[in-house]
Amino acid sequence: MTDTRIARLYGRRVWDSRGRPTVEVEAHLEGGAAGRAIAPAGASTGRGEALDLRDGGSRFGGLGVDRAVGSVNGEIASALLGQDAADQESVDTLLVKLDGTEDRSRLGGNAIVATSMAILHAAAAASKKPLWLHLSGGGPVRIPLPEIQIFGGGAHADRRVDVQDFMVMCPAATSFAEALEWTAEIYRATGSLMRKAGKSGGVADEGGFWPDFDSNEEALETLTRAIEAAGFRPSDQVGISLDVAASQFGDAGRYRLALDNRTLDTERLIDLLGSWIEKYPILSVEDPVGENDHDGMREFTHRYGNRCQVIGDDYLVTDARRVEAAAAAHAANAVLVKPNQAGTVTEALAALQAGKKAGFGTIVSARSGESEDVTIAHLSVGWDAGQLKVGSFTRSERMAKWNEVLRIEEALGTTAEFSGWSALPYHA
Ligand code: 2PG
Ligand code: MG
Repeated sequence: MTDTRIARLYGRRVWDSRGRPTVEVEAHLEGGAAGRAIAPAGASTGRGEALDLRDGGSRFGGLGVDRAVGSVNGEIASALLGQDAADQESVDTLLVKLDGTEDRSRLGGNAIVATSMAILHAAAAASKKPLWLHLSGGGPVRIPLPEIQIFGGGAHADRRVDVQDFMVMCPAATSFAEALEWTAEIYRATGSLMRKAGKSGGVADEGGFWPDFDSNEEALETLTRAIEAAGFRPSDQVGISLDVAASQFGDAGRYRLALDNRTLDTERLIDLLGSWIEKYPILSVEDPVGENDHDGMREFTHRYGNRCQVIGDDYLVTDARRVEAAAAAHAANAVLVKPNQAGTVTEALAALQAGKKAGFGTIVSARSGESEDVTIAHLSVGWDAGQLKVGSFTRSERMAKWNEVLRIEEALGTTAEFSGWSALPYHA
């Protein structure tokens, strides 16, 4: 206990992948171990998420984090000094109580999640184990199936296309390393198709191509062609995963697909997504309808949940109670797990465990605003999530996470088991 007591905790301002301020926290323990973590930030945020504390005003577009860093160096540090870093649950409970608000708006979700993760890293360092092993305690783990973005749209690309993420999944690969090899070939094939067609307009926030398409469906056509051009069989070997992020263009009954110049009610939106599922090798769909459209989520899951993963992100906001309610109502079959959406490591784990208990697919996920922090790579393995969503196959804040999983797979050696198809709920 003495060794893992928190001796010093402090925050600083660093910068995220969108060039915006964010919070980094360092935790130092009595025994000399230390840990560090950086808060990520979303753009397509769900209404029920923990809120970041931002300074407002004109500086950095109001996104300054001086107040959040102040929370860490003031109240949070005072409350946590002397606490046992090895008892993550007590630390996180204390953080939640100290903040006292439902949405973490007083001390700041950014201050709290960076603190929670920094303490987790310090505890792992004290145990002299890599984080994933500290988390798994030596229990069985799988290397996650990656969902990797090829086109970025929605809130991450000035709404160039309405659907936010067009990703690939390689469940037929035999290892994580091979899944990345396949993705690299598909990313390259996509690039050359886009250049030939004159449709390439740079990259979106998470590093996927910013597509100059005339319709949302053109992205699906192009991606399917790219999978084939790279030498893979769509569906059998490589599938498409969509994050519709529908709350960004409507909710409960009225959805505006600007690129397609169509306004759809829930039923028509589900029909449209269903027609894509029939036509293209789609294995997974996230937030197919808006975050308050419970009936739509139920209807979509009822119609497609037996052949397609249906993920709740904005809909479930990494909240164990919402996951339980969605499971009871058959309103999703998978949950996206974002630590900063829940607020603390303990709450994110609770949401993941609620998902597993319900037989859901579980996907640990990055945010659109990221950094060199690789905590989520370790969470995805250590918690045996089965899946990991990080963004595209370019830009170092994304590649840092993929590369970290490669190292973990190598460390596991012959005992490494790649989740592949087993990660998807309808294949279980
Ligand atoms: C999402 C994430 C990552 P953001 O919607 O799943 O793509 O985006 O971090 O902006 O919420
Ligand atoms: Mg999402």
